[in-house]
Amino acid sequence: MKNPFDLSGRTALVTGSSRGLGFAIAKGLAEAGAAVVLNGVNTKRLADAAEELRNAGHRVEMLSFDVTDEKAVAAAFAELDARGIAVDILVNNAGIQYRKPMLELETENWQRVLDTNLTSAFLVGREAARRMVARGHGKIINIGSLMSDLGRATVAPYTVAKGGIKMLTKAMAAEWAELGIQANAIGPGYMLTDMNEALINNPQFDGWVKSRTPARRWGKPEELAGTAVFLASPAADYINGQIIYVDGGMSAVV
Ligand code: GCO
Repeated sequence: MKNPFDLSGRTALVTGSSRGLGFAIAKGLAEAGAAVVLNGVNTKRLADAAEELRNAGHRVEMLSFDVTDEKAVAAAFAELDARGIAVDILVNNAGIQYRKPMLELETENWQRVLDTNLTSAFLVGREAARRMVARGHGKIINIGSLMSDLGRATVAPYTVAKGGIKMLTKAMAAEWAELGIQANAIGPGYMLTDMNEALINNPQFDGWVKSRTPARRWGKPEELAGTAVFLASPAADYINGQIIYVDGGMSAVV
């Protein structure tokens, strides 16, 4: 039996993949055989990430574009078309965090988080899907969060955006599954990333995460790679519209 998790011959675009969860996912997809297209707005960080994967023997392209800018997204896919690169697997990972109570939250920061964490997945997903439909197959993996299901004070726009990611995934499945595209989501829990540095370094918050999580620890970015490979692979060809929480069990318990 062929290895159902083999991604050889496939190309994956991972947005926001110069570091953190995006880089870990791109690395995991490359280790499973995929060629990867890294994306980010910091070109130095992007080049360093690409070099690391190339030095490990993987096939890597870079494409720096702003996932919140509709014209930039269209131009990016036109560039991929020109390079003869077909995106078989799209991971909508790009995201930011902005922590402030809603009573003080500035509208422009609310909008900025929603644009980056949610609307970008629609903009990039639509461009990728238009090409996937023409080929009759594709995988879209949206990166949600534990916050796709659970709220926490001071992170309202992030929570709303990640809840939207869960429902966008279901909307994509509703429209695109019959066209050969499997759209699913991953919901990371509290992960050891730069975005969470302030929380990790706060003894009270660190203690709360460890007591609230059945695994009694934070997650490592590389611990998302297996779920991404699974959802990107033929092993998941009959899975649509689902979200898999990789959160040490936090969403399963009170
Ligand atoms: C926070 C954290 C969460 C993380 C966590 C859940 O401020 O509570 O940033 O929003 O994203 O990893 O996904």
